Amino acid sequence: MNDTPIYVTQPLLPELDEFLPYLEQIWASKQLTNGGTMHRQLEQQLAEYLGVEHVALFNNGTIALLTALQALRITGEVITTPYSFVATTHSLLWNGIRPVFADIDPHSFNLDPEKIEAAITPHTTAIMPVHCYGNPCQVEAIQRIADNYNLKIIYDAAHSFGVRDEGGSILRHGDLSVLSFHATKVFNTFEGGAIICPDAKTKKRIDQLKNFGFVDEVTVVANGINGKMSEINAAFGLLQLKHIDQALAQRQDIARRYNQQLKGIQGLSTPAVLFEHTTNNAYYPILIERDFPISRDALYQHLRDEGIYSRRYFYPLISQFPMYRGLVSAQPENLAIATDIADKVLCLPIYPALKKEEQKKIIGLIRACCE
Ligand code: T4K
Repeated sequence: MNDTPIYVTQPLLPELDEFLPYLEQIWASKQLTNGGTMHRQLEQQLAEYLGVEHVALFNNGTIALLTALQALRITGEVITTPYSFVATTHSLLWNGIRPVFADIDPHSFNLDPEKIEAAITPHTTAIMPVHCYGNPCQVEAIQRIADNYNLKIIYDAAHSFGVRDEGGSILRHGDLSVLSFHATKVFNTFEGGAIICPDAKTKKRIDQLKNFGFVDEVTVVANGINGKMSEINAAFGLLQLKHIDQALAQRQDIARRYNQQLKGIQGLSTPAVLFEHTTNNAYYPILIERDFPISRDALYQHLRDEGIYSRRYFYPLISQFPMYRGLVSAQPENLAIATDIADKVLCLPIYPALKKEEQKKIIGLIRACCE
C-alpha cells in the first residue's frame, strides 16, 4: 500500500494517447470554440446517451444555472434547498432573485414537497430542486405543486448524469434540468455543464443567451453571457462518453462493497438503508449518528490523518453562509432536517480508479473506531 492521498473523488481520465487524435482534429480545423464540430457532436451524442431531446452545452454548471433562470424569465422568489453546493443559490442571487429555503426529506435529502408548498408566497415564480447525490427528487409531487400554483421548475441536476427512473432519464422532468461536467463529476469535460431543453425553440433561445444574446452578426436580443464550451472541453467529453458505462459500473461495484462492509455498524447509516432509490453513485454519503463511538468531525479528522480526504458535502448548509443567513427562511428552526443531516454527513471516496486495497483501508479505519 502506498501513502498517496485518497481524495473524495478523482476525475475520470482516459489515457492521454486516446485524446491526441481529438487534439489533432481541432488543430487541423482551427475552430477552437463558438460551436465547432466537437461541440455539435457532443450535444448530439449526449442527447442520445442520456435519452433526452436537446442538450445545450455550457462552460460550467453554474453559468448553465444562471442561463436557465434567465431563459425562463424567472424573477421574485424561488424555493430551493439549503442542502446543496452554493452554486445552486448563487445562480439565483446573480439573477436578482430571492432564494427561499425549504427543508428536505430525510429519505432522499431532497426538497420535501410539503415544505415547498408551505413556502409559496405571491412572489414565488419557480422551484429549484436538486437531485442531491443523483438521488431523484419526488418529481411528480413537485410537478403537481408547480401546476397548481403556476410555477416553473428548474432542476439542478449537477449530480445526476445517467440517472433514470421508470419512465427514462430523470433529466426530462420540470421545465429545464441543468448538469455539471466539472472534473469532480461522474462525467467530466474538465469544466463544463449543460441545459437539457424540452424543445428546439427553447434550445435556440438558450444557445443565444450563452452567446451574449446574439441572434445573428448584428442582432442582440438579451443581455446574455459567455457560456460557451470550447472545442477542447467538448472533445474530452466525446472521449469520456466512450468510457462512461464502465466508469458507472466501477462506481456501482465500489458502492456495493461499502454497503456490504459497512453494514450493521452501530451509529453509521449507508445509502443502502438511507435512500429509497438507487443512484449513479456519484457520491457515497454516510451518516454518523450520536451512538457511533466518535463524532462525525472526529472521524473526518481521523481519516485525514491517515491520508483519506473524505468531505462533509453539504456542511455547512448554504443557508449558513453570510449572504443567505439573514433570510427568514434560512433560520435553522425552518430547516431542522437539513441541519441535522449536514451535521452527520460524511462523503467517502468513490471514483472508478479507487483501488480495492484503498477501499479496504478506508473501511478498516472506520470499523476500527468501533473496536
Ligand atoms: N449545483 C450543484 C448541486 C453542484 O454540486 C455544483 C458543483 C454546481 C451546481 C456547479 O457546477 P459547476 O459550476 O462546478 O460545474 C466541488 C466542485 O468544484 C463542484 O463542481 C461541485 N459541485 C462540488 C460539490 O464539489 P470542491 O471545492 O469540493 O472541489 P475540490 O477542488 O475540493 O475537489 C474535491 C477533490 O477532488 C479534491 O480534494 C481532489 C479531487 N480533484 C479535484 C479536482 C478539481 C481532483 O483529483 N482533480 C481535480 O481536477 O467543489
